[in-house]
Amino acid sequence: MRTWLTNIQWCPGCGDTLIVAAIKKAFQELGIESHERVVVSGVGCSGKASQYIDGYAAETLHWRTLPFATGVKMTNPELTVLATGGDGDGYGIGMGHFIHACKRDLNITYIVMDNENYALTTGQASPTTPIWAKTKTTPDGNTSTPFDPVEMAKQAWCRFATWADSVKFAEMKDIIKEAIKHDGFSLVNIHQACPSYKRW
Ligand SMILES: Cc1ncc(C[n+]2csc(CCOP(=O)(O)OP(=O)(O)O)c2C)c(N)n1
Ligand code: SF4
Ligand SMILES: [Mg+2]
Repeated sequence: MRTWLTNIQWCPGCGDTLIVAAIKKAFQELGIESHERVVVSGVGCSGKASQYIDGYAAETLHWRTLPFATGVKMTNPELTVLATGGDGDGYGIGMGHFIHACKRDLNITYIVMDNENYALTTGQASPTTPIWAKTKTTPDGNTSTPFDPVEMAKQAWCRFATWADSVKFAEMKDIIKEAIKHDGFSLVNIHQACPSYKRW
């Protein structure tokens, strides 16, 4: 039998699969049907998320996830808008957009699939890579302190910013539901197991 899992192109054991399953379950439990929602994603392994969730979807450019989602929400306020992206997409090249999305406080749910590296481009250090972690670009260990995205969001007046973990499925799904229900911009930064490149 073919299911959405049949089409998955992520590595075996990738936490992104669990995150997408949790988003789908959250929509189902909230009774938000496919014609009532849009999933906007960036570029990266995480960018594929929008391909695996039925309903309106857009895979945009690396770093332009939140501007695209903002445009969708402003022109279609009745739609539930959920944006997904990676830690590099949101907190590296896209950091400016992230801070302004927090401040603007439009009703958008932002799910960051945080594997602490640039996985699609084969494992470079990202803004959330832990200090001393060895990556392709930090072979002797990362010397820069990682951002705390949840704290940064709160500093930018985001009223709903929290953590989740892809291996705690039920908790992650419930947090995503609360974020979707929140009337304003919400951030769920999800620790994601990337067995191919995250070795810390
Ligand atoms: C403007 C631009 N710069 C660089 C790239 C190359 N690029 C593609 S994905 C990526 C990093 C992805 O990392 P992240 O956002 O953390 O997603 P992940 O693959 O880890 O899910 C980069 C640098 C690009 N596609 N576009
Ligand atoms: S490289 Fe990492 S994030 Fe990308 S699909 Fe594989 S396990 Fe998932
Ligand atoms: Mg990443």
